[in-house]
Amino acid sequence: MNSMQNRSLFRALRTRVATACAFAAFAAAPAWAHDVTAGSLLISHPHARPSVPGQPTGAAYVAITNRGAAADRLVGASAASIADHVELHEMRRDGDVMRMREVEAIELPPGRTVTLEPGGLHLMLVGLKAPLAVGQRFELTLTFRRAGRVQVDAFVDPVAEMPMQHSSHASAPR
Ligand SMILES: [Cu+2]
Repeated sequence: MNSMQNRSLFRALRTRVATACAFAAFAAAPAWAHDVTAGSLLISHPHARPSVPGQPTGAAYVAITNRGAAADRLVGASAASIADHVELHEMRRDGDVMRMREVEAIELPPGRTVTLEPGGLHLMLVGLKAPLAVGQRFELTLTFRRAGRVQVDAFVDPVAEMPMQHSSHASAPR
C-alpha cells in the first residue's frame, strides 16, 4: 500500500468516526423531539400532509439550518415504513404552470435555513403503503453528504389552507 492509499484510507476512517458521532448526538436527543441536531445541522419540524385518498404519493416538509462553517447537502431520504421510496423534488414556475422535477440534491449553505414547504422544495413520498392520516407518525431518514444519515420523527399535520393537488406527480418524469 503506498502513502496515497494510506491517506485515503485514513480519510475514509475519519469520515466513519464523524458519522458515528452524529449518530451518538442524535441518540442523546429525546426520543420524540421534533427538532433534531446532527453535527452542525438543526432539523426542524419534519412533517407531512395527509395524502389524498386513492393517490399513491404524498409530500413531506422540513426546515434545515446549517449552523456550521461548511456547506452540506441533502442527498437522499427514505421512509420505508410508509413509502416505497422518497424523492427530492422542487417546484418551479414554467410559464403559467407550476411543474415539479426531481433534483439530485438540496444545497445547504453555511449560516442559512433551507425550508422545504408547499409550492417549493419538498420530499415526495412515492408508493404510499396506506393513505397518510392526520396525527400519524413515521420515521424519516435524511441523508446528508457531511452529516450522514439522520433519523427523525415526522408527523402528519392537518392542512390549514386548501390542500395542494399532487396529481401531477403520478405522471412526473423520473
Ligand atoms: Cu413532488
